[in-house]
Amino acid sequence: MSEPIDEYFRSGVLAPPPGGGLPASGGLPAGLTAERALALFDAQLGSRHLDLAARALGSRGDGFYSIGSSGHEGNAAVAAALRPTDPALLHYRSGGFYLARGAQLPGQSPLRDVLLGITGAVDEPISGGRHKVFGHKDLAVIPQTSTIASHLPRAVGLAFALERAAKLGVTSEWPADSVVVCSFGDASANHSTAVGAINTALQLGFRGLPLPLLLVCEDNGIGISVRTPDGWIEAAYGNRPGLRYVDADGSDLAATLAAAEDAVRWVRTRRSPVFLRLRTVRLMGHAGSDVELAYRGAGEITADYARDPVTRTARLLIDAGVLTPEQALRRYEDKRDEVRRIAEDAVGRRRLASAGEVTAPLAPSRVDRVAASAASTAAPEARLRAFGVGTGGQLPERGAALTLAQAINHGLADVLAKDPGAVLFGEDVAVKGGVYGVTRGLRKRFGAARVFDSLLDEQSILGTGLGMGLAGFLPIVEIQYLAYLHNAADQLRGEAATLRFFSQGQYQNPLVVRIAGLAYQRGFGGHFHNDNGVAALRDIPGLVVACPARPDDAAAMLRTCAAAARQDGRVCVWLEPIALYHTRDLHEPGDDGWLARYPDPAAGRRRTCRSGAAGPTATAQT
Ligand SMILES: Cc1ncc(C[n+]2csc(CCOP(=O)(O)OP(=O)(O)O)c2C)c(N)n1
Ligand SMILES: [Mg+2]
Repeated sequence: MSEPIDEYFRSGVLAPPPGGGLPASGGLPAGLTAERALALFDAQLGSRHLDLAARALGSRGDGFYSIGSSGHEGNAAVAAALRPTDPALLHYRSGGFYLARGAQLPGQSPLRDVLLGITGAVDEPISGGRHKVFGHKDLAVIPQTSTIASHLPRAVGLAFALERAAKLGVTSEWPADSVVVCSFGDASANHSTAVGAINTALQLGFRGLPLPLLLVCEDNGIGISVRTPDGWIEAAYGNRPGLRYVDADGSDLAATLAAAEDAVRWVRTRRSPVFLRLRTVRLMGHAGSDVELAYRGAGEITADYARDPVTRTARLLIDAGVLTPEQALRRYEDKRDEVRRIAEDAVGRRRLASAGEVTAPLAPSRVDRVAASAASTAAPEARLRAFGVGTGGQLPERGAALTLAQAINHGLADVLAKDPGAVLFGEDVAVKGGVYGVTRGLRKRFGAARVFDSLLDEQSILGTGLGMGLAGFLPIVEIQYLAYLHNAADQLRGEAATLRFFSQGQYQNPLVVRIAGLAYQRGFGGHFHNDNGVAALRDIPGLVVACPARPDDAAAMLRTCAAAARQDGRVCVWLEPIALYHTRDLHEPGDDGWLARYPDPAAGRRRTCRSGAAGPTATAQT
């Protein structure tokens, strides 16, 4: 026994039962069998000892992550209330959840997964040694970044997508009656990303759309050193229209399980979101390096141990006569030994050794498959319908020369016609047909379930796309002006572009982000509508940035972006130069020199551009 927390556990377990004398043997609360309680206790013990092992490994220089779940182990009961196929986007303190879920599927070794993450081993099943995250493809746990709350928009998008996939017959890896679970901290609940995502969820519900989302706020009352005012989470989320609020004491296993089961039942049957507030404590500070005494009094820190969920579950089992105190202590020590053994093995494992290895999953490029996919189209009849031309009409490649805007419109129509999972959305894209008319007519031809207007929140637009990409869609989303990408850039940089990285491509979010941008106007909009801030995109690893100038290039490049998203899971930013949308002439008025025929997709297209004698060369290909 080395840490004070061990002593608290021991003395809590050995303390005489309430009222003194022999254990009450009154049994467990209704709804909690001995078998289930013991399984959850096992997950809680595992999570606790992972935290202790992470610290020990860190002090030896063998471990690289020490943010733990101690005090939050009640979240194991949330996993128990869910199915192992329910997609989970987890807070970094949801260790109990991860272990409990791992135990729901035979053949899993969740303790090992976490330890391999802590030691940065290549065998770690999700990120392959790139970062310690909770994630596992077989366990439907989607890895998250360290950016707090950045996963909420994706979670909302995924919940939205599950229903849309069922409606449109899009094949998704998630069962149609899944519940998306998303956990986060109390301080994170204040982040605009969380606030915006929850607002989006509520607005979707308000419009009568189903949204099977379980939000779990693991409320330990503090974010690093900053206290969340007492009662704030309830004040902010306890009474929101369309959001059921459930509160549970996370140190009470039976109460947490009952509340989680109630919440999950509600979400699964009503397809409507629930906010589950799990009251927790944060034991052992924010992370291994955190000197908690610098900002909290010793008495306050010590008082939290009375709410330690692991000790409380042990007491529950002892007081119910399921375990003796000695058996509870034995289990505690046995789990410590088990974790230690696995940790020693994890330390010896190979780590990523080169920059090439680290970055390998970022930007796959199966050029031939992408080219073949870009050249394939829907059948001619379907294409005619997609272009709004009746039978007997002409396919666009045989039609008149087009402007850039018309060529993009046709390119989008081709993608939508070919790929039943392609969806197009953003502000004003549907009913109005885009601020510049680029998407005009597409809603009518492809239906409001595939071409729709979003609410005015760029983080939610991108996040919805990220969730939909995970559910089998090819989202083509629009950000109205490049300047307005910047307030949501993390959804692109931190979320979209890194999912392949943190999951070695096991999860991907194919995405095409259409952005109207670049300088164009005289006298309107100032720099916000004339933004050339492409540099903000150019250092995002793995991102494809495409910017057409000519109508014929545009159609071909757009189809290539869609193909790269579909075939390689790529995230493509498709920058549309507003100045050229409706440009017709090249040299003099009326020469129509900037118009071009729609290129025949089947013919493929490759064009090499040179800038100056010794300048860079770019090859565009479909
Ligand atoms: C967007 C962002 N800002 C700042 C941080 C640094 N940071 C990491 S954890 C944390 C506090 C989070 O508190 P809370 O959400 O309550 O979770 P807890 O750690 O208490 O479980 C902060 C500020 C971050 N990771 N992401
Ligand atoms: Mg907190």
